[in-house]
Amino acid sequence: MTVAYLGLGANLGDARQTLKDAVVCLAQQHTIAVLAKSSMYRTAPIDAGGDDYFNCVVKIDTTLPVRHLLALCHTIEHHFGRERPFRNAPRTLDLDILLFGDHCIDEPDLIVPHPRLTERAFVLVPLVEIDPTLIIPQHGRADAFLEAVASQRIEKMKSPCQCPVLGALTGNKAESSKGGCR
Ligand code: A4P
Ligand code: MG
Repeated sequence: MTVAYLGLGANLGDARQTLKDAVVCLAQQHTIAVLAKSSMYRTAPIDAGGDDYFNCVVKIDTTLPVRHLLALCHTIEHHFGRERPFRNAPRTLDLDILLFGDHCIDEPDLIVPHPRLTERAFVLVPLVEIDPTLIIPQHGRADAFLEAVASQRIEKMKSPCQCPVLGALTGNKAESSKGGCR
């Protein structure tokens, strides 16, 4: 089993709902256990155009080798209608491997830790929310990079009530049973 962190982003369609559904989809995989999920964040596009993004990060435990996890990320992106008309184009779903245990990989189609991880508030802020003392291999503590990205706009979304009784009344409970991709 390997603990990994995945970054989710979207700024096309019902981006916020897509991210929630994609997390359900990940949790439905028998090869993945979702250990933690950050809050949802609304973020300014960085090096990209289009509407504001929604971003979040999940911490998972997985039996998958890293290349199988990358293939699964691509399959899930495709399931949610991802198209790639040009670099950094607006997208219905982006699923990036941020960290995979303490592995360091530098290959043409897979770089881990994700190469721009330390330059982006939309990744660092949710990562540090989940794991305040997280160490990024070859870089050091994640929170040490927060100051450098403080000018990037990022706003934490209020999460709906997690109380099971109120959740059932307001329909929040249904969120865990819909939107999957099995
Ligand atoms: N690839 C290499 N390493 C990885 C990895 N660790 N995880 C390869 C996932 N994929 C990896 O990916 C392009 C290629 O990177 C793939 O073939 C894969 O094998 P892609 O999903 O087609 O495109 P991408 O994710 O847009 O590329 P990239 O280079 O990862 O872009 P970035 O740097 O992630 O930027 N602003 C806000 N606010 N929020 C965002 O989510 N995202 C981007 C994308 C730009 N600005 C943003 C956001
Ligand atoms: Mg990507």
